[in-house]
Amino acid sequence: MTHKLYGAPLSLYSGKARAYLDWKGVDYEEILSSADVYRDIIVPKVGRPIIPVMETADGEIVQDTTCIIDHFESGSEGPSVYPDTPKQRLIALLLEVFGDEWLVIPAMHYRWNYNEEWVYGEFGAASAPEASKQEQLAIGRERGANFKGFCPILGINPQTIPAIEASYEALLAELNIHFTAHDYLLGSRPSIGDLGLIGPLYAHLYRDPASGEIMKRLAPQVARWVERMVDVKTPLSGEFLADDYVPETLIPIVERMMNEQMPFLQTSAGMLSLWAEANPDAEIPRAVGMAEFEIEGVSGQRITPPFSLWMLQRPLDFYRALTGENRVAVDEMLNSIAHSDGFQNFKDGPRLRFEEFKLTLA
Ligand SMILES: N[C@@H](CCC(=O)N[C@@H](CS)C(=O)NCC(=O)O)C(=O)O
Repeated sequence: MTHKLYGAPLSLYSGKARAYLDWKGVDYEEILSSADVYRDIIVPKVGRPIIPVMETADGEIVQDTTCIIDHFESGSEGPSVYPDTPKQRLIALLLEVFGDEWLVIPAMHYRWNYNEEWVYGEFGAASAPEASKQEQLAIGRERGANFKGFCPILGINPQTIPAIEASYEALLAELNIHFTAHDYLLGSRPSIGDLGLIGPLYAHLYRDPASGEIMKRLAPQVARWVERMVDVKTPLSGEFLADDYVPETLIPIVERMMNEQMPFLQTSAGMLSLWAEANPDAEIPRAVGMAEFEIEGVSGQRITPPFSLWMLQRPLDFYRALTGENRVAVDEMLNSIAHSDGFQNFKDGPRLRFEEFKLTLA
C-alpha cells in the first residue's frame, strides 16, 4: 500500500505537501478532500476539517505540512530539504515561517478580491466532484464563504489592501531578481524555505487565474520557479550552494519578513503569555485576540494564531543552539539584515508543543 495524501488543488498547504512529496520521491496517492472524505476520514481521524492530511502506508495519520515533511525527512537518509550548514539552514527555517504564516495575507487578498467567482467553482469541484457545474457553484459558494470570511480577520480591508499589494509586488520583484540567478532559494535543490513559500505562491497566487496573470506579468522568473516546484522533473536532485553561501538577493526578502512579520509575532508572544497566565488549564485557541501589524507604513489588525509562534520556535531553537564560529557567522549575516534584532532578541511567550493535532503549553 502507498501513502495517501488527502488534499485539494486549490488548497494552500496541500501545494506545500505535494511539492515536498514529489521532490522527495515519496510513493503516494493524492485523494481529493471531497465532502465525503472530510466526513468519513478527516474529521473522525483529526478531529476537525483541515487539509492536507497524510495517512501513511502503516496507517499513521500526520497533519500539518511541517510534521508531514519531518515525518519523511526523519525516516530517510537521502538528500534533505534542510540544509546542513548554519546560515542556509536558518534562512530556510525563517522563510518557511514567512511563507506559511505571513504570505497567507496576500494569498487570501488576491484570491478573494480578484478570483472570487472562479474559486467558488473550485470549492464546489473539490467538495462534490460528481455534481453538475451548477450544483458545484452553489456548494462552492457555501463552502467558500467560510474561507472568504477569514479576510477581514487577517487584516485585509480597504485601508490595508493598497499596502498589501505594494508589499506583494515588491516581494515579487525581489524574488524575480533572485530566481533569475538561482533555480531555488539556496541553489539547485529546494529547501524547507522554498516549501514555505510555495504554499501561498502556488495555489492562490499562481493557480488562481487573475493572480497567475499578475505573477507571470510582473515576475516571470517567480512563475518559472513555481513551475519547477510543482512539476518536479528529477526527485532528490540538486545541491545547496557551496560554503554555506547565502545569496545577497535573499537579504531583502528576509528583511521584509523581519520588518513586517517579526514585530507582529513579538506582539503575539506577549498576548499568548497573558492568555496563558489567565487560562492555565484551557485548551489553546486558534487565536488569542487581534493585534496590530504594519505593512508598508499602513497599520491593520489581525488575529494572532499561537500556531505561528510554534512555527517560529523552529528557527529560534536552531539559532540559539548555535555556538562558536557558527554563531559568529550567523550573527554576522543577521547583523547585515535590517530589523533582524527583533529575531535575535525575541522575547519568548510560553513554550508550545504540537502533538496529536493540537497545540499545548510545553
Ligand atoms: N499549518 C497547517 C495548516 C493547514 C491549513 O490551514 N489548511 C487549510 C486549507 S489549505 C484548512 O484546511 N483550513 C481550514 C481551517 O483551518 O479551518 C499546515 O501546514 O498543514
